Amino acid sequence: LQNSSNLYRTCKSTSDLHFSDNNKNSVIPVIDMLDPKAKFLMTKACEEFGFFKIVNHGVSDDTMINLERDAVKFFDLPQCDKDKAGSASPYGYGNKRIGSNGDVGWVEYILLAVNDGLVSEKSVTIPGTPHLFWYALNEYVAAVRNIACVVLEKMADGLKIEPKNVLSRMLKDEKSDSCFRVNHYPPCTEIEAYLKGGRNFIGFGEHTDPQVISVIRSNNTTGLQISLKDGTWVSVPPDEHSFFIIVGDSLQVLTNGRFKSVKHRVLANSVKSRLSMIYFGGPPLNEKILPLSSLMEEGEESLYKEFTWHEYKKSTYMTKLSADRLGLFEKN
Ligand code: GA4
Repeated sequence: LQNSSNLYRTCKSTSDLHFSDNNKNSVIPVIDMLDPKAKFLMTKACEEFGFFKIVNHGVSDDTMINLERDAVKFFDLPQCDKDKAGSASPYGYGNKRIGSNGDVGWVEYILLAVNDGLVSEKSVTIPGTPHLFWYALNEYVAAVRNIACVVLEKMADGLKIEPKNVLSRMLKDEKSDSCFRVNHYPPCTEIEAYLKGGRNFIGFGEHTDPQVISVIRSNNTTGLQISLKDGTWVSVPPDEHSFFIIVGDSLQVLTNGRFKSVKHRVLANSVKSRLSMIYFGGPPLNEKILPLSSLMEEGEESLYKEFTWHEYKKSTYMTKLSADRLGLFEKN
């Protein structure tokens, strides 16, 4: 599945974007943040894939590595210590169970609320002397929130809409309802039996992200896959120095379907641990999620019913991971 070169070949011809530099066969667009054309390449990538990788983003390796080191230390703790961190409902430490509707995966994680740009220490209890962990978390989250805002401003520019902060202001708002997740996928010893049966062993099941935008960074272990428009899954070559941008459901609605929220999943790995950290940039709870008026052409109608982020979030948490959440809000 991961190395289907035919699949890559067919997909490559669909776009003239640049492709992943460390894997010439990958379809994943790579965008240099310093490239003057970045804004147009981003809109193109969002329309075609809902996903792209950014390089030359200006965040230091130290900011990433410091958090990774502390996260590895946390996940290395004995299970009983991790369990004391407080079970994920939804914030806290979670093991195998994802959400509250029966989804499971070969993953353990910490899910944290981000309030006014700061990670909420109420979300989880880190054992020992966690000051450095909190420091590393906040430094990292500040950096990726900034990246998310810069990317959203370039997208607005690429879409030729005003004001330029029409999207980024939702994340900068002190009431922005954002969150942060650190996922640990331990090597999976049961994987061989599954692969023999022709099935994938799931780390994190397929889903779209409900928020506006997500920024993901992982260590150098494979696993992340995105679904193309035709439903084929492609593996994302890992790159610990870069960030990957994910278009969320809310951004799909804000652009009246021009940008696609991307279905993605993580497959378990039999040998190496995968560690990923994801910032989910969400709007304030009372924000109306509806197509941006400056983007609508004359006579164009919204494809979606009107709803607030709070309404969408509430509905999201009642669904299974793989549900077509946005479907419920589409106009017939
Ligand atoms: C997917 C994106 C984020 O990780 C998340 C997830 C949330 C959770 O883990 O509690 C959800 C999932 C996510 C969407 C459907 C519901 C809620 C698990 C689940 C089955 C934190 C989010 O905001 O939505």
